[in-house]
Amino acid sequence: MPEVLLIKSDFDRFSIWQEAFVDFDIQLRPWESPGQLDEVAYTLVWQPESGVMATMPNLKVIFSIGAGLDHLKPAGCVPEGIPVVRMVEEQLTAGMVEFVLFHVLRYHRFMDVYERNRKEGDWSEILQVSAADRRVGILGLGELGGNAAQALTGLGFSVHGWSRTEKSVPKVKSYFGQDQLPSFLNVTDILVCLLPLTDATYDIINADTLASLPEGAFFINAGRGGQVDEDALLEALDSGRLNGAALDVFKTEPLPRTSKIWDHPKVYLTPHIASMTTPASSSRHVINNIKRYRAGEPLTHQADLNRAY
Ligand code: OXD
Repeated sequence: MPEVLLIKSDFDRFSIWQEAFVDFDIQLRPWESPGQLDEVAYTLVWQPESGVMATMPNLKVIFSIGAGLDHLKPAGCVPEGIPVVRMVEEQLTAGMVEFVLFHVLRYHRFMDVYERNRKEGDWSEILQVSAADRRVGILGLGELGGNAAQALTGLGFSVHGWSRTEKSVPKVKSYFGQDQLPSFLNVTDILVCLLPLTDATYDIINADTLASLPEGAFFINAGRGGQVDEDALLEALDSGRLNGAALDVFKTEPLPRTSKIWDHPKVYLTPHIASMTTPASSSRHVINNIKRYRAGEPLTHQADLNRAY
């Protein structure tokens, strides 16, 4: 019986995945044509429908195509006892670091203001601020947040991070736990959210947390839309508590056309593209783990779905 890896991806063509696995002894099939379900040994998925993987009697490991795991959390999505591996791959990390650097630099160098001024024919110059005087706070210091923090310190920014437990990233002050969240926010000029979505992080950006930021701060969200109370965010933008927000993720995606966020002048909006998994490099992570599974070795980056990371 062939060992099948079943793939469910939103935007890559199946042939690209086939190319990425061409030298590995596994049969790839697209989600829409799974063939015999007892041949499916592994799945590599984004937002699989609940209940479907439970119909695969010989399923051994589930690989998430995305870094986040919330898409696997709906009840009945992951069958009991099947290990889940999250996506950790260099291109996904590199893409996220680029996204964060782009937006931090855009705010840091007042490009948002110059974009607005241009429309008014306004030639005003704004005094430059040194990176060391710009305090960037990163919510979530895992694989993505930790790498973004390091890239920012490399550019001379003053960087601090907040996470559930204490983290150690060179030159980055670590705040941790609910108690330290307000102190972290108090010293954050540019807030970057790269948290996983869990019960504890749902609506973590709300009227209270936004009020803990210095007046005129900026917010960059490449975590999850579920982490933001969108009404509170709009209010903070209108009151000036926030000077701008770069939003890549939303509670409902695609963002409904009726949302005020679309046309808000202080919002830079992108359609959940901060970073994407690349078949060529992510296949190495999947192949390595399938080899480990076959050899009876522990998987790398096995996830704890209760924590969603
Ligand atoms: C991810 C994402 O989880 O694209 O990787 O949001």
